[in-house]
Amino acid sequence: MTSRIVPGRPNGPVTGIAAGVLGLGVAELIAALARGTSPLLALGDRVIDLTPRWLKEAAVSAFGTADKPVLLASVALVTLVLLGVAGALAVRRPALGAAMLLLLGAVDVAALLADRAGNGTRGIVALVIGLAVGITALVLLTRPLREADATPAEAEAPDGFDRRRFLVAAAAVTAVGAAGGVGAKVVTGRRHPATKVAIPAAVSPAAPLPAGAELRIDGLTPHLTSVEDFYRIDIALLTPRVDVADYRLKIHGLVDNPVELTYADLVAMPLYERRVTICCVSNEVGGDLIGNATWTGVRIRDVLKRAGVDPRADAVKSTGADGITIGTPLEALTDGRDALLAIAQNGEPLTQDHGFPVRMVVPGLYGYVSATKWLTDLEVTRFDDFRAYWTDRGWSAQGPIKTECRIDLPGDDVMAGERTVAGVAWAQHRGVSKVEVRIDDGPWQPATLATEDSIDTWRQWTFRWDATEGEHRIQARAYDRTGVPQTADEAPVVPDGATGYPTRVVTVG
Ligand SMILES: Nc1nc2c(c(=O)[nH]1)N[C@H]1C(S)=C(S)[C@@H](COP(=O)(O)O)O[C@H]1N2
Ligand SMILES: [Mo]
Repeated sequence: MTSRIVPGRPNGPVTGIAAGVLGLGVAELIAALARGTSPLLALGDRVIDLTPRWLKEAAVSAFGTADKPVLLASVALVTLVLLGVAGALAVRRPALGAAMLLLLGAVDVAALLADRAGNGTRGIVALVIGLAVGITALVLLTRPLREADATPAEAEAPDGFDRRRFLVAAAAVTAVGAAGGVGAKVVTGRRHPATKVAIPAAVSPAAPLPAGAELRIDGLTPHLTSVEDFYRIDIALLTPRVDVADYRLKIHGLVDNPVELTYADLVAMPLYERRVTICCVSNEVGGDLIGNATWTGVRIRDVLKRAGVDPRADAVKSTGADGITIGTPLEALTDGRDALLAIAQNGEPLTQDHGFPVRMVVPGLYGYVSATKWLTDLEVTRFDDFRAYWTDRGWSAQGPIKTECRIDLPGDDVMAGERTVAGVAWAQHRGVSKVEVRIDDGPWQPATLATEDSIDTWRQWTFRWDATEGEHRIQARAYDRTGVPQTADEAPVVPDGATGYPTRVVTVG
């Protein structure tokens, strides 16, 4: 006995999805092999660009750094629904189904054309091949459905193509498509930067870490963040792939003589190695969009000196290969702090995600006004004469990091008795001088600070707490070296960084 296919029921959408997944998998694999832009990621990037600000902010605050996987999943879900519709249409009218796939393809071609960072043309070629495969699969898979539709319900399926065989075929097609997608991921994941780089020794290595700067307490954030654990924030799903052989950094604008430096020119300059804690302006109170690393690079003031800065300038507008523009006060780049064009993080060349081959790191300023990754251009200018990417989207043009702290310990449930409260505090380029803790709105009590590493890095702190049974509210506040405590006023992340005391509610049993 064979079960009959019922046309127009879930079979139609199933064929659409199977054919679409096959087409997309083929396109992704070819794009990966040809070093072209991924059609799926290009679509995701266009969606990011076109997402209204309120929605983007809601997404970032709701999902934090998971906003990208969530966005990709949403794009995938909408695509699957539309593919299902294409399949349902194709059961009756194959041309209509094919037309719908072509329409989806056209939207993706538009997205690929907008890709500035990679090779959109190769992505388009891959997509066209994937589309041809997908449309062929759609027409072939829906054929038995059409034939069944044309046969009286009581009759046997004309060629014995029963429901099980149909489902096996659809599953196989989907699996091949998925395998293509996985293959694409493997191919791009294995790919190393086109040119290997070696980081020469720094003329000015980082000072050894002072004894006592690293408190080793289970559950407390380590003083140095590994590259793997380092938060990542940028506007791109497609991180630009910059080949060091073609790398050029232009320094121009209000300068005596514009300069263009290759990667080799840069690494031939004196290298400085410094520990600097960088932080995102979108970091909520208590959030983890902050990390401390050892950065190696050229001092920005040395590079600017080569170009000769016009005294009328008060800003540097930097550009990343992803198209972002960032405005930094000239003063922060020249006032003697260690503002770097970094080429290494924790002793290794920068990773793709963190800005390979060259990024900026400026102590004391939030990332969106200073930490340009995939840096390609420095324009010496005036704040009055330009607007940076985020300033155009409601964020402040100036972004000094606000004094803040975070409570890492204890967890939500603890046993009564002597417990450790611990965390990190930061006030980059001013330095942390004191941290205080209070329990249940009691008096502020001093915490013990780890030895200061530098004023540009965060500082761990601990506090002994005699925990009694019940629910308790722990709060902390940090002071910078000027003696000013962080404010109790609660401010949102927009326009220039969140404030307020970090709070932890703990149940003691
Ligand atoms: N090219 C480029 N650079 C960028 C960004 C970006 O979107 N594109 N984001 C900035 C922001 S908002 C922050 S907080 C830091 C984050 O650096 P990380 O991802 O290495 O932690 O990079 C900055 N540099
Ligand atoms: Mo940021």
